[in-house]
Formats: sequence, C-alpha cells, structure tokens
Amino acid sequence: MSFVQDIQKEIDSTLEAVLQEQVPQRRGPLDKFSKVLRYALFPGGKRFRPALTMAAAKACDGNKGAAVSIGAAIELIHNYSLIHDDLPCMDDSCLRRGKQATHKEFDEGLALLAGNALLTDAFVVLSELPKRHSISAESTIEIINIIASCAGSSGMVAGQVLDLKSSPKISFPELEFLAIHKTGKLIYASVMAGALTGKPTQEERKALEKYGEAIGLVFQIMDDLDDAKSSVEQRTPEPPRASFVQILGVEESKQRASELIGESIKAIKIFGKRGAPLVELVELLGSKLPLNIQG
Ligand code: GRG
Repeated sequence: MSFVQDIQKEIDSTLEAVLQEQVPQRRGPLDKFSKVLRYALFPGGKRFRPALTMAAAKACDGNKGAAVSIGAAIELIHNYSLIHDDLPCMDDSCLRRGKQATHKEFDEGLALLAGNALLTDAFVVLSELPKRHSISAESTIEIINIIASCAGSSGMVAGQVLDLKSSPKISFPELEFLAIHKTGKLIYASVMAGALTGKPTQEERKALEKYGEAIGLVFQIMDDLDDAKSSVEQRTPEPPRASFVQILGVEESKQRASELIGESIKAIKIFGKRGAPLVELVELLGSKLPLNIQG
C-alpha cells in the first residue's frame, strides 16, 4: 500500500471516530444530521492535505498520532469549505466527488449547518492534542493559530470572497493572490502544523514555509489545467472565471507549475531522506504535468 493510501485509511477511521463522538444523539433530527455529516465526508477525496501533514511530521521526526489527528481536523475544515462552496449563494454546484452536492442530497439549511459543524468540530479535535497525544500546550496553541489564521478571514475565506466578487478579467498578480488565499493557505497550514508535532529548527521551518507556499500554488494551477482539459474533452466551454489557464495559457501555466515544483523540492533538500514523503507528494501533484490539452 502506498504512503497516500495508508494515510487515507487512517484519516477515514479518525474522521469516523470524530463523528461517533461529536453527534451523540442517534435518534430524531440529530440522527439525520449525523447522516449529512457522513455524506459530506465519505467517500472522501484524495485526502491530500492530511498526507502533507503526515509527511511534514515525518520530516521533522514529529508525533505520528498527533499528525493523524491534525490531518483529520484539516480534512474537516476542507470538507466544510467544499460544502459551502457548492451552495447556490457561492459556486452553485450540483455535483461534488461524482455525487450530489450535500445541499442537493439534503437541503440548504442542513448543508450550511453541516459546514459550520465540521469547521467547529475541527477545533475540538485540535484542542485535544495535549490530552490524546501529549503535544505541549504551547505547540498546540501554535498549531491552532496557524490553522485558524490560514482558514479564516485573512486566509481561505479571504480567497473565497475575492473569488465571489472578482471579474474573470483580473490581472495575474490578483489571480495569484486569490489562489494563494483560497487554495494555498490551507495547504500551507497542513504542512506547517504537521511540522509542529516535532521540533523543527528555524532553518527547517523556513524550508517548509517555502515548500508549503509553492505547492499551494501548484495545487491551484494543476486544478485549472485539469478543468481546461475536461472542458476540451467534454466539448463544454469553460465557465467565465479567472484561472491560470485563462490568464497565462496552457503552456505557461505548466511552466509555472514546473518551476514551483522545482523550488519546493529544492527547499526541502535539507531534510535528506526524512523529506522523501514530501518529495513524493509534490511529484504526485506534478505527475499530470505532461498532460496534453488540445483545443
Ligand atoms: C467556502 C470559505 C469557503 C471556501 C471555499 C476550497 C474552496 C474554498 C473552494 C473549492 C473550489 C475549488 C475547486 C478550488 C480549487 C482547488 C481545490 C481546493 C479543489 C478541491 O480540493 P481537492 O482536489 O478535493 O483536494 P478532494 O475532493 O480531493 O478532497
């Protein structure tokens, strides 16, 4: 089993345990709500962010159990963002991960509340790091601070506000700023929070900061390239939204992704063998780069 598949299993069972603990009443409306939460979380997506958390923990000789809990908490936040992103007042999407979006399967009210619950429950999981995994109170506060600030009004939510309000014709710097916030910040937090389960030196922190920032952007560029490829294959016009492909074109987007991949791998050279899972993950992300998009 690969590193990523291994992590998917561990994260799924931790998320299952969180559901069991956080929704105690198994009858009436709360039983239905528990189904809404389960529907949104399972089957999951790639669980890429938790994989980053575990890989960063490995690079810093961190605490594996704590990294699994942090990865699960980040996955709760990521899934909240997807539920809310699909709502009619946001991206208005009917499908997510090949099935009905949560608000379509249930209703908007329950979907909104499911997002709120997942976001809030993530912080229950994080606040239990000292009790469950002997992480110091100081490190726990730092982990919570990084995740909350990357998810909140100056992080992912800021990116979503810009996405909601900006025209498809924004400039390249504006698009990059949007992507760094909407997509990159939570990815960056996944890396840094994993590292903090160990005791990274200042130099190691700086290296991981560079890595986290670079792959956050790579993630969005690859997502835009994938969308462009699907539009061509399905002969459907791309929706009018700002994207790297729309602003830079296919070749320059690939070139930018490949530069960032190079920068991220260079940044973590100092970890030697301990950095192998981090390299594996960025390579996995870039593995679709040779993709051929012909309009
Ligand atoms: C609603 C506050 C709020 C934020 C929403 C995550 C997000 C911000 C919007 C999703 C829109 C989107 C398609 C962004 C592109 C990159 C991205 C985050 C894709 C989805 O993440 P994956 O590919 O999803 O990791 P899986 O299904 O694998 O978990």
